[in-house]
Amino acid sequence: MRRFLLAVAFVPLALAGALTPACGGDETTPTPTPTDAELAQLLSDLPAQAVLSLAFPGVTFQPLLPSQPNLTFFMPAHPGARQEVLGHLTGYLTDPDHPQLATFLYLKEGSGGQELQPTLGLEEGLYMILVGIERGQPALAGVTMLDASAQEFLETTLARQEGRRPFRQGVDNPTANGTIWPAVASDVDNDGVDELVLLDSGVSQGVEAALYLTYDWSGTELRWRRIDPDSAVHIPSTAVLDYLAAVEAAGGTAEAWDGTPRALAWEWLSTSPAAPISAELLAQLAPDGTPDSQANARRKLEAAHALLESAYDQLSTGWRQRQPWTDFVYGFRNSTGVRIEKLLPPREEGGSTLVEVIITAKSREGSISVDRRFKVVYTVVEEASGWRLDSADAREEGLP
Ligand SMILES: [Ca+2]
Repeated sequence: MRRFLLAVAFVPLALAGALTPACGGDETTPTPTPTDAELAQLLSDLPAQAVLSLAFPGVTFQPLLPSQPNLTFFMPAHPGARQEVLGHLTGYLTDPDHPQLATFLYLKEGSGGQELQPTLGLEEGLYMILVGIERGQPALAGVTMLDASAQEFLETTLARQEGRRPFRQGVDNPTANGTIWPAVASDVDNDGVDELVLLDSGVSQGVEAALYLTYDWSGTELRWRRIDPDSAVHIPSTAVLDYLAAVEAAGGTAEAWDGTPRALAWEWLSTSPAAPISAELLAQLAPDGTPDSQANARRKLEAAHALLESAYDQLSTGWRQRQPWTDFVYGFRNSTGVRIEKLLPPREEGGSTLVEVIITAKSREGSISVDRRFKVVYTVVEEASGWRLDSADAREEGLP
């Protein structure tokens, strides 16, 4: 227990207070064993600089902007390269009994292009630093990289042996000009170990793309494979993730439209099959009238229609019968996107399969953008083409 108290030096005092007895200092007082939730919190609160020091002992890192101490770092001895922390997930990642922390890090080479390899032994790319708890202290469990095909997370030395190259953001990833961010860790197949869900998103010519990638730990070494959407593995959460990704991309694509142009765009989006795009509509969405901006408006309209269709395709036959296309589309007339905060493992209740999420929905209310947080419980059903959403029960929750 004494060792655990030492570990607490890593974390802010407020958390240390929560994990140690109120009196403190008395070695004869039994220290309560921290719960998993407390350990997960300890890991989650671990400063990014401490995570970097665990992964690269002996290397000095400093925050690029002192006001953002968990975002971007540089090495004073090699100031060209950047270490960008994209975010982290905590969960039961390789151990069903103990929580771990996965910090996602993008290593960016300096203009000279020769700083990362000699100092960190790694080339430019996207990496995950895995941290667990050993004898009460945060301890490095390994460094893995996302391979260039974005299909696999692989322990770094193993990847080198196999001649893999790390993922380079905006170059190799599936969406154009995109970035990858950690979204949620969730046990989507109920085997006691959490899967990693990352959001791959980007904007190309004004059209947003968004894709949730789910990675499943292989059970050996530090190797995660992407659950192939076309494989025989059918998991209920894919319907929810694909639906939310399509809604996010449609909302992002249409985000700039406001007022009358937005109302007219929605009138057109509600047609199915899509009506011809009139010159009046293009004139509203591209007021400067240049061929480029008209082509851009047309591309965005067609993409928004296709993305809403992708979302609609994730609904069951029954839901689509209850809610025709026009009603469905008008349900998103103020939406500018959605972000997933939490995804619970699928559960059976009263003969139904339920998938519960916490989402933040972004919408236009007049000229301002508003975030609202909802708990949504989707009832999902398996149809011939895969899992589909059959109904949704949404309740607004306060923002954290
Ligand atoms: Ca699992």
